[in-house]
Amino acid sequence: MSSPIPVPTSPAPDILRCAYMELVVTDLARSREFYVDVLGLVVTEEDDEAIYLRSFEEFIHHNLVLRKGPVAAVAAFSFRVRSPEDVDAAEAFYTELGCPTDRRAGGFVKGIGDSLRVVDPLGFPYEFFYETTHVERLAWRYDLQSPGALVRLDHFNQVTPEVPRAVGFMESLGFRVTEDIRDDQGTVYAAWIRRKPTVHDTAMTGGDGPRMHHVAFATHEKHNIIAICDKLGALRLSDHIERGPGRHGVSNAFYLYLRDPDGHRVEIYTQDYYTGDPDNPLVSWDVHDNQRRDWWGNAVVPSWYTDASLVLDLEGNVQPVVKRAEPSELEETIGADGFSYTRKGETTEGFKLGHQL
Ligand code: XXG
Ligand code: FE2
Repeated sequence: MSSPIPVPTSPAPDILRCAYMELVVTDLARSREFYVDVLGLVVTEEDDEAIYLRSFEEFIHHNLVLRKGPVAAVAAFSFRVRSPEDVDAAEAFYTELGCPTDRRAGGFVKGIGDSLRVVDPLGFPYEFFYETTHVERLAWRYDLQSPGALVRLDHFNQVTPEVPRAVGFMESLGFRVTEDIRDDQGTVYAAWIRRKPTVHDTAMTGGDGPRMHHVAFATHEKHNIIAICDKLGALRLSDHIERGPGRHGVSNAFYLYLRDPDGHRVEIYTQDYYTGDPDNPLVSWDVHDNQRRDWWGNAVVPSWYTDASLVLDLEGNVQPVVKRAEPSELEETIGADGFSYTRKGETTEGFKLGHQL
């Protein structure tokens, strides 16, 4: 196990929220069909190299950048900070940690001003910015919204080999833990951490990393998620559905996971709960609780545990992936015989018929 990441003496930047992800895609036209024609994200701006997309309630320039490139990967997990000075604070914070940094007064992408990009101590490409172009908030434009309208960017999810080390670092950056999954031996399999007062802005999922597990957009209500499933069915695109729809145990949100044309995972998510009080209680789930990831006890498909997107460094090279040394949740709960439903003190024998994957 590697040593904890030191806490810098420079104060952490005041992070408001996850703001956008820059995704590298290998076929811009196919990705446009998926994100614009099927999911209905709003195009703020586009050119031959990139498409800038936003959700219906957003007023900053974009929540997702699709950039054409040779290898499907994530170029940036981008966070908005409270003030221009917080970009300086982020620079001092990561410089003290010895992380590679790049500051650009004009921003790295259209619609975003002075920004800092870093490769953080966990190997993820993070961005911090305050300045952005304001665009029309289309919340009231029901004439433009489909039954499956995506209204907000809700969160990111990151795969990392050592969850407690990652969470310790993120706490030094000002994040708070809202929920986690652990066992009685003390292994932590996943943790959800927030700045805005929802269950999370990002989550740390235990696995080979650094990789990106998913980016999640919110709908207003559960029926909007069902409408997305119906549309995918009607278009004979149901192969894009990986998991769900269902109700999460963790977060209590209603969910659906999709895979885009490059395999990047997108979650559609709605109706988690308020977490903004300073004494918001931590919710810890036992890894053997069959309702932790799906409140109705439905099995999680193995690909959801194994697959994730590569991430890039500041030069655009793929970051090497480090194997997780601690037990993985997939092995813990599915095991060699391929059954996902476990109960403490019982063998999987009794569950073979009902819960075969
Ligand atoms: O956003 C999430 C998730 O990280 O995508 C997964 C909330 C809960 C869950 S889980 O599958 O653990 O219920
Ligand atoms: Fe999620």
